[in-house]
Amino acid sequence: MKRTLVSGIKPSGRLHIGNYFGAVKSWLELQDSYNCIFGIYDLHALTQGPKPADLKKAVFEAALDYLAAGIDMDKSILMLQSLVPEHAELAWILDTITPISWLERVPTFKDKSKQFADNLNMGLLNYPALMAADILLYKAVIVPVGEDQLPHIELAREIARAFNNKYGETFPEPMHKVNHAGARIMSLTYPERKMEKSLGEKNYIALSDSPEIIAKKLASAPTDSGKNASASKSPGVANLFELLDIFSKDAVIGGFEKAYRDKVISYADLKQQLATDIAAYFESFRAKRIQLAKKPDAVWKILREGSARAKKIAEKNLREVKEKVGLL
Ligand code: AQP
Repeated sequence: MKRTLVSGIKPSGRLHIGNYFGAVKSWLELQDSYNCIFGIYDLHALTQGPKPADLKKAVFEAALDYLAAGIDMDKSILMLQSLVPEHAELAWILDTITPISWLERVPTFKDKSKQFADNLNMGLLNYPALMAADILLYKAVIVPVGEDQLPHIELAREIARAFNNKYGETFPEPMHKVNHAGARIMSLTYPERKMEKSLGEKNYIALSDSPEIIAKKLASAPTDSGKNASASKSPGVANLFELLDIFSKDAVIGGFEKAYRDKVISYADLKQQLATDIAAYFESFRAKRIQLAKKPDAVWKILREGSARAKKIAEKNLREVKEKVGLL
């Protein structure tokens, strides 16, 4: 019997190359080996206070991104979190066994509380507990994520252990899976921080960006004079070389490395080459996405049907949990 894999994204902007290499690429590779449940986590997006119309649009965009990237409905389930209310219900039950101190020490909470200081809501603190519910609800054993999510998976393991200790063996302790190439892709505009949607469109390259937009975004990425070649590259330059490593051919990478060492590098040429290679990598993604966007009803139907399939599993597992804790 295949085991269960759970992962997903928050619909807070278009899927970017960080999301793709950090998570989505391994989802595609694992679709045949696991029962995969991929979520669009709109309840999580609410923590950032989106406008209602923007959230709906973002959910649709996320579904397009997933399907164009190659999530296959014959192999996997694609679900919308808010259509499966069992996520929130399990989160509440798990909340009652999760010490506040476990949530307060999560590094992403510390980051987000600075970023969203004017809307420091309970959801931001509770985010990893809801994420634990997203995973444990399906008794997932593996969760492919980018490096930034590791503390959240560790917390999900601790919560599973706490529940099992108190109420008897119920949840497997989920394991993370992190891709080595692309585990943490850095922002274009703030190369010391990870690329992320909420830093704004200029800091990330979306898979759906046109070749022109990719070139424009790369053009404004910070570099240096090109004359100070040293073993440790400046963050902006290191970031560009890491992207070259992912997207470009060995000979191209070697050529730019040599030019860097010889202090004759043209960052304009490097950026142009990188833009061409990134655009080529996602060419078929873009074409597929454009076709899917022409059939919004079909996309919503896929999401509703996937959520109904997820709900069946969720209902069964939540019933077990409720019986164990003395509810019903
Ligand atoms: N820069 C990144 N490098 C590698 N992996 C990344 N991931 C996100 N950014 C990078 C991984 O993508 C998956 C989905 O992420 P998410 O959308 O659910 O939430 P996130 O991590 O919060 O993504 P963002 O872009 O940073 O969104 P905002 O700015 O809205 O919070 C996860 O597996 C994540 O590790």
